[in-house]
Amino acid sequence: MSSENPMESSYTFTHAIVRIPGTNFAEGLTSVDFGIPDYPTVRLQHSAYIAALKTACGLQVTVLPADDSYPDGTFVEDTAIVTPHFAVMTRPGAASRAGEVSAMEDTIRAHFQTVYSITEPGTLDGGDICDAGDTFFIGISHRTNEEGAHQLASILESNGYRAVMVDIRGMKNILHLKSGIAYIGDQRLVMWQDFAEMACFNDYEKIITLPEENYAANCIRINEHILIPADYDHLADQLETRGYSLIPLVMEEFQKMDGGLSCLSLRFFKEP
Ligand code: CIR
Repeated sequence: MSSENPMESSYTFTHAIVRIPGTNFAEGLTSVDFGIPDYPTVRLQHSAYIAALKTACGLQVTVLPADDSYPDGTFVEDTAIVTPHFAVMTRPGAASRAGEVSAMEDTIRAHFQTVYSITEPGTLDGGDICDAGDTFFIGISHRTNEEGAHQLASILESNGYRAVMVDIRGMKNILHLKSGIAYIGDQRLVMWQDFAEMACFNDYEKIITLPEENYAANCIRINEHILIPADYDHLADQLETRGYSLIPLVMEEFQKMDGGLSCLSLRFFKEP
């Protein structure tokens, strides 16, 4: 397994970091009205997620303890951008989530020698960053501002990556860029119809979700598998037809808080 092929580095992973949801998980931010999460069920769904990372995907998983200071803290993806060679600590756009970054920093520094940071007045959530090999798509959203996006772009470009901005501020019902697109390797992107006409995605095969399956666009390729929310059959068929091995996971409790599969982990490659 190698991290050096840039197209594979987006999904070739050895490690992941997760955080157990806190008992006040239901007090986090949400824009949807799907009911209040049931904490025991949250924990069961989170345990199944960790088991999929460990057992099916073969990752070494660092499980951080619950931290009731941050009800959204289980959505660790938003706190850092991780590449095979460096990490970037973010600066989340929601005030209630600002402290999550320092709570994550020691763990990131234990794994990465080179750690950059997004600084004021930049804001940036990891959920807005889609790693597609040698290209990173950077969503400019209601969480990630232009300053934060430009700071990340210059860090990426100085390390040999291409950075492409995708402005989603005018789109409805989308929190982060990766709520609506996922890179699954093989020059393929899963995406909402809303993204299909954007020229920046022309070089990719586009796998379009049905509007009623848009939640499932937040799927994650990990090594030989794709984790996908359970019960999104149209997308599952499209992926299976292309030969992917799927791991369906029930995500309903996280969906109630605007969370998807990618949000629940930081995934990266380290030489053994
Ligand atoms: C929030 O609104 O920040 C959390 N309730 C959900 C964050 C989801 N994170 C992600 O998509 N990367």
